[in-house]
Amino acid sequence: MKAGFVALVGRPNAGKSTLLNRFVGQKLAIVSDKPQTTRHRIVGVHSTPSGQMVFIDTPGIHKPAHQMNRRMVQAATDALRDADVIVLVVDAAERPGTGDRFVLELVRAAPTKAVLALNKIDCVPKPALLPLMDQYARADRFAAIVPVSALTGDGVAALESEILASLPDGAPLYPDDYLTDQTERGLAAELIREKVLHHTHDELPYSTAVVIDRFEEPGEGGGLTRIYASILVDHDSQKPIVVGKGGSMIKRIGTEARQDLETMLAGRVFLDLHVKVRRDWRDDERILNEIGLKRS
Ligand SMILES: Nc1nc2c(ncn2[C@@H]2O[C@H](COP(=O)(O)OP(=O)(O)OP(=O)(O)O)[C@@H](O)[C@H]2O)c(=O)[nH]1
Ligand SMILES: [Mg+2]
Repeated sequence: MKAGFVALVGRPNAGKSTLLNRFVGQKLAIVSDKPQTTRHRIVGVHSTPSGQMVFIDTPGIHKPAHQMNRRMVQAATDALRDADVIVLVVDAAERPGTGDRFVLELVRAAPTKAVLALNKIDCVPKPALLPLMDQYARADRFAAIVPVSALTGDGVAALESEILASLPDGAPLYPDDYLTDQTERGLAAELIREKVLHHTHDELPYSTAVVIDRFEEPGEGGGLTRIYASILVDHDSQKPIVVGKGGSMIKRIGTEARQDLETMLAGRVFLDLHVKVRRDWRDDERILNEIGLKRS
């Protein structure tokens, strides 16, 4: 049996969280087309007859402009060091740039086995893939280079075999049915934030956070789960955008989030959302701790 920690690292938007969800067969991490979606490490355990892979999804590595972003990047670089295997996830549909070179250097400097996942091959013509594979092969750092599509699942079984081959022998680290370290409360905040990300643009996706103020489980004999949450923005001018004309935006975010929450909790949910201005929350230690961005 193989067992160990597998860090999913890479640039923002490369598809790390989509890949995590694909491996564990469940939505543990929210996904969006905006960069910097994931803000803290997310553990997802995938147990198979051949071994146990403890995946660690990490925030995309980028140039940090706020305390929040410094903690995000720190979470990713810690995972590079702590894992048994690194999976560097690269968006094969994008031309490699300075950000990619920076991340590659971080991986090269890490004392950990590494596998490269060239992701999004569903939107890359095959001939365009070969030069990219060549280029990364020259780095002479990867035990394997595997083209995949986290979206369609293409190549993911091959990637899993390569990860298992690189993991140490050992007994499972978690019980077979253990899935994640995330609480329902934390998952709820993330699902709400996902809807905010889907419906906002420009600076807003980066400057909003979700705090669960109250999470009331249904009483004996079932009933509603009651969730009271705040959407934080960091400027007065942003509040009316998230609220929308006559409250239309917050209503849409609330309806979509509630539907997802009801699926997750397998029961009916009452969701109460408020938009609050918290100036410069991205540099506020207390708020960062509250939304799970602990200093490592
Ligand atoms: N076409 C295609 N799109 C993909 C694939 N994998 C991910 N995506 C899309 O790429 C975008 C980013 O995906 P995420 O999984 O959020 O990327 P991430 O690396 O976790 O991003 P951060 O959390 O911001 O670092 C989303 O719109 C996904 O649907 C893929 O294999 N093919
Ligand atoms: Mg992510």
